[in-house]
Amino acid sequence: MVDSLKAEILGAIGATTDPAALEEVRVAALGKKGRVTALMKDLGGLDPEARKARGAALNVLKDEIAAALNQRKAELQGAALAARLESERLDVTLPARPETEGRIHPITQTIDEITAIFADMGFTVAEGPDVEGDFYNFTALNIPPEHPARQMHDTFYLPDAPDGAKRVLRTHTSPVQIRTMLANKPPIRIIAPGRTYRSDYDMTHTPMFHQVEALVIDEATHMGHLKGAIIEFCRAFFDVDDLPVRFRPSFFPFTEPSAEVDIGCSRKGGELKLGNYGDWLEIMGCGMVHPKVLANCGIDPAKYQGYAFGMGIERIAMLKYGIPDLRTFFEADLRWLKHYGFLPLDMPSLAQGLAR
Ligand code: 2NM
Repeated sequence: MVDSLKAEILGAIGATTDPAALEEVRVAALGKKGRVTALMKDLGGLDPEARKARGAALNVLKDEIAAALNQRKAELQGAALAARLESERLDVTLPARPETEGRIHPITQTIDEITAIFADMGFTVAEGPDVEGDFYNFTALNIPPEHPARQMHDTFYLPDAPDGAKRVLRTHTSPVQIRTMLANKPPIRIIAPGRTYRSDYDMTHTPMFHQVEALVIDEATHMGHLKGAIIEFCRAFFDVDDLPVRFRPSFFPFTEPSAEVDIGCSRKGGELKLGNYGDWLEIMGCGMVHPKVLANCGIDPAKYQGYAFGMGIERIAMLKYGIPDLRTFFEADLRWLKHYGFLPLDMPSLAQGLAR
């Protein structure tokens, strides 16, 4: 009787294929109204000897059923996990789907390329606010009050700050260099890419445009370092190994000496080509940071010197990628973006190539 019941229940346990069915078998055997429970209740009607033997046999049966239930439960859980792992299988080595529609704007791409080149030369990226105090944008940079750059028609002036300080939309990213010098001790080695604003709008000017400026300050930094970094950058960015780079004396209030940088080009047949062709194209300004600027930022000009340079990002992006019209950068035209934009996954790096 106990043996046949045992065989029947263990058979039922083995035949279950899910946890709910297993629970039903458990309740039918060991539950309040279960068959084994009913046999236990009958023990009371037996004489002591028979009750003892029968009780022991039923306890063994209960333990065997409980063990079989636990084992089956583990088997079912294992099978469920294996099935789920199989159905949710992912091949993480597959390439990304090609149907992505979004594009990286050429300005973003160009900033990422410039960052990759300078990161390789040990520069880090610094940022600052678009709304600047007149001290950071002009005064600290040795730009005098009567300087034309400060005129209303070039600079977007905002309402004065609560403390009476004049506020402007930054006209260059140099205030980031000022903030960096004020907050850090040399050596300093940064680039500052970002938006800049000037009240100017025609074929070659937009009221918002982008610049990247670089700043290096150390105890023995000289013009040879400046020339080396700029030549290296130009050849890497335009991907022309023998690109001629020329430094022409110039003037800025914040650097002394100052220079403008030209790269070699050809304009034959109305087409612009970069390389050693005898003609020149201006692409940036540079110089040794003026001692007064260092002093304005709490850096001792008798101990430290440094160089800085700056360039317009739209301009070099137009040159590199053959984009003919500046204003199209800001028209948010999806057809233009599809044509001139970059795929999100081909990120610029010196090892992988800067661009497709
Ligand atoms: C340029 C050209 C030359 C420049 C100078 C500084 C600072 F803050 F260090 F004085 N920042 N950027 C600089 C120098 C920028 O852009 C055409």
